[in-house]
Formats: sequence, structure tokens, C-alpha cells
Amino acid sequence: MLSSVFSLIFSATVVIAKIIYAGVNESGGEFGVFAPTDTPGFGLPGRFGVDYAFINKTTVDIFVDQEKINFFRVTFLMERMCPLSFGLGKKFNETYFSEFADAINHITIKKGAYALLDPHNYMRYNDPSMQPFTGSVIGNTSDPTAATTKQFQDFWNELARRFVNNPKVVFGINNEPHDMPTQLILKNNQAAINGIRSAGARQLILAPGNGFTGGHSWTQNTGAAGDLPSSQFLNKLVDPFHNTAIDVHEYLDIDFSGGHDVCAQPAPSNLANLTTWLRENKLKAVISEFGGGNNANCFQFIDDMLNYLEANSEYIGWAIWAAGPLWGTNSPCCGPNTGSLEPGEVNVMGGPNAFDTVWKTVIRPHIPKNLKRSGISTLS
Ligand SMILES: *[C@@H]1O[C@H](CO)[C@@H](O)[C@H](O)[C@H]1NC(C)=O
Ligand SMILES: *[C@@H]1O[C@H](CO)[C@@H](O)[C@H](O)[C@H]1NC(C)=O
Ligand SMILES: *[C@@H]1O[C@H](CO)[C@@H](O)[C@H](O)[C@H]1NC(C)=O
Ligand SMILES: *[C@@H]1O[C@H](CO)[C@@H](O)[C@H](O)[C@H]1NC(C)=O
Ligand SMILES: CC(=O)N[C@H]1CO[C@H](CO)[C@@H](O)[C@@H]1O
Repeated sequence: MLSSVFSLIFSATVVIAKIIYAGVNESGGEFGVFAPTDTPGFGLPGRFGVDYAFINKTTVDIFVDQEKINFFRVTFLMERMCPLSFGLGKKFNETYFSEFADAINHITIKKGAYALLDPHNYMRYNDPSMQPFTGSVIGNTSDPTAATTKQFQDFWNELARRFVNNPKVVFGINNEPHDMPTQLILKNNQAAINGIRSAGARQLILAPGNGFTGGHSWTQNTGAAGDLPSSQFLNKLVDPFHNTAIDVHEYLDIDFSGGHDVCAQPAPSNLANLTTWLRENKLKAVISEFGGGNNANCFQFIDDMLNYLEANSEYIGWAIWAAGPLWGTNSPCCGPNTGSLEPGEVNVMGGPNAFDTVWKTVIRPHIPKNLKRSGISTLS
């Protein structure tokens, strides 16, 4: 009795920070195009199950049934969804779309989790051969080979139309824009929102900023040209349904790249300016990529970061990078020996991969018990 009175008072007076989406990147739908020779068109369209694949349903089931996560970020390539011969827009490769939709439907309809649709394109289209640097920046009016902002809007209108009746999808506008005018990111993001909403889709949208959408540099100039901070533009987005959050990536190694096995960048201090900006602008954020290597140092940095997200109500979700069906012994993050987060795989030395080390040690204890399990994807 006493305790229920206390908990009533507690819940009435304290704003409880709430992570409602927790999960993992499913990377693989964008594979098979990276050409060391920078040959445009290399790996397109690619072979399903050989060059690219979206998920392994068995391991998705392990994540949902055993780990109780509710969030998967599923990567695809815009040049495969909209082949170059069609151009970016409403005409899709129906084969690639159906392979992608099969993965999304498994996650959302069969397993009841939320799926973040991720065009893994760095806000570029037409040449993914050496991502993240090849391809024309979408909406670059000085580049006659660039897809237009209107084409990007049409693409999102069509993709949203196809998922309009699936409450469990989340629309990720694009992976890691960088080295382009921040104003153009705002313009393209707004076009995507307009395309999605005019399709009648009301689900959650995640909007990225500049500088590979890094949280630590949110209030700083980024890139070789010193593009203006994301913070100066990303608060100007207009969503008639007020269901858009900021998409943030944050790695913990020295250069924020996820390329090293030593963690050196503390998330709490590096995210502090972003957090203030989110609060001032009444916005929420999802950390859709982060990671750390298989060592005690990184376990501490990851633990500190997840504690920080849990303590600040501006953050509503996270997805660690990365699981996926085609990694094998390769390491998507944090040094060659870490391995992927795909259950059942091993690292390059034949030892336990990040699912058996990083996940079990420091991610699993942070998976909230009260994640969102039903209803349309929203901010709360
Ligand atoms: C569509 O995708 C399938 C599967 O990858 C591929 O076999 C086919 O050639 C693609 N079509 C076009 C026009 O790219
Ligand atoms: C836009 O296109 C022009 C002409 O190709 C190019 O010089 C410029 O670097 C491009 N801008 C961006 C941000 O890529
Ligand atoms: C945070 O903002 C302060 C004040 O503008 C600035 O001095 C500091 O460099 C910023 N930190 C980061 C990580 O951007
Ligand atoms: C999917 O995952 C299961 C469980 O780890 C594994 O046995 C199976 O070989 C995987 N399938 C593919 C196609 O990778
Ligand atoms: C699923 C996913 O997005 N995996 C990706 C997570 O992000 C990294 C970094 O950009 C990608 O390279 C992976 O493909």
C-alpha cells in the first residue's frame, strides 16, 4: 500500500527517461558493390543471397525470442531499389523490393518488432562503387548527373505508400549524409517527409544531419568545406504529424569511425551539446549506429553511453552496428578481431564474435524490459 502510494507520487513527479526502441543493424542489402577499382556499376544489380542479403530469419528470431529486442535497422541500396536505367523515383525493381519486403515483413508482421528502413546511400545516388564518397549528391543542381530533390521525394512517396498499412516500420531518410551543404540536407529531408506524409503514412521518421550524422559534431562545422552545423538547420523540419526524430550515429573510438578496437571518445561529454539542442528544440533522437570492440575498455565506454541515453529523455532508442547474414568472420566494427553481432558466427581467429562478447557483456544488461511492443511507431 505504502509502496504504491510512493510509486504514484514518483510517477507523477519525475519525468522518466524512456528507451522504447532497442536493437541491432541488419547489414547486407547494400553489400557487393564496393569496387577497389572504383568501377561505376560494379556489383549492380547483384545476386540475392550471394552478393547481398537482408536478414537471416533464424537469427532475427534469436534476437526477438531470446534477447527480447524490438528494433532492427535494415539496410538497402537505392541503386538496387531504383536501377540506374529507371532513375531515382517511383519505379522500383520489383524483385529487389520483394526480397526487401520479405525481410521487413518477417521482422514486423511475423515477429512483431519494429523495422527501420535504411537507404544506405550517404544522400548520394548513381554510383555506390566507392561509398561513402562516390555518387552524385542528391539535389546538387550544379551536377547534371545528380538525382533531384523532387526525385528523392517521389522515391520516398512510393516506398511509404508500399508500407502505409504496416504500423511497425520506421522511415530512415538516408544513411550518413556528409560533405554537402547542410541546407541541402534540410531540403532533402523535408522533401522526404513531404513524400512520406502525402502517401498517407503516419509512422515515425528519422532525419539525419551532416558529418555522417555524428552526435559529437552536431553543433560544429563538418567536412572538408566546413559545412555549417546540423544544429543550425535540423530544427526547421516541418512534420504535420509531429512524428519525426533525429537520427544520430556515434562511435566511441578516437576518430568516431568505428574502425579501431580502442575506445577513447566518451559519449556523455561528446553528446552533451546535442542533448541540450534536442531539449531546447523539443526534439527526440535515436542512435541508429554505435559500437565498440571486444575489450574491457570498450565495455566501459558502451556502458557509460547507454547509461547516459537512459538518463536523458531526449533519447528514445538505439541500434548497435552490426549483425547481418553475410559478414562471416569479418568485423563490421571496432578492429578485425571483434567479429560481427550475428549469432552463430565466429571472429576471424575462430573465436567468439561480438554477439558472444560485446552483446552478452554490455548490451544485454541494457535491453529495457518495457520496450514498445505494439502500435504504430511513434516518439513515445
Ligand atoms: C532487379 O533485381 C534482380 C535481383 O537482384 C536482378 O536480377 C535484376 O537484373 C534487376 N533488374 C534491374 C532492371 O536492375
Ligand atoms: C555539385 O556538383 C558540382 C559539379 O559537378 C561539383 O563541383 C560540386 O562539388 C558538387 N557539390 C557537392 C556537394 O558534391
Ligand atoms: C559544445 O558547445 C560549447 C559551447 O558552444 C563548445 O565550446 C564546445 O566545443 C562544444 N563541444 C562539442 C563537443 O561540440
Ligand atoms: C542462419 O542462421 C542459422 C543460425 O545461426 C544458421 O544455422 C544458418 O546457417 C544461417 N543461414 C544462412 C543462410 O546463413
Ligand atoms: C544495418 C546497417 O546499417 N549496417 C550498417 C550499419 O551502418 C554501417 C556504417 O555506415 C554500415 O556500413 C553498415 O552497413
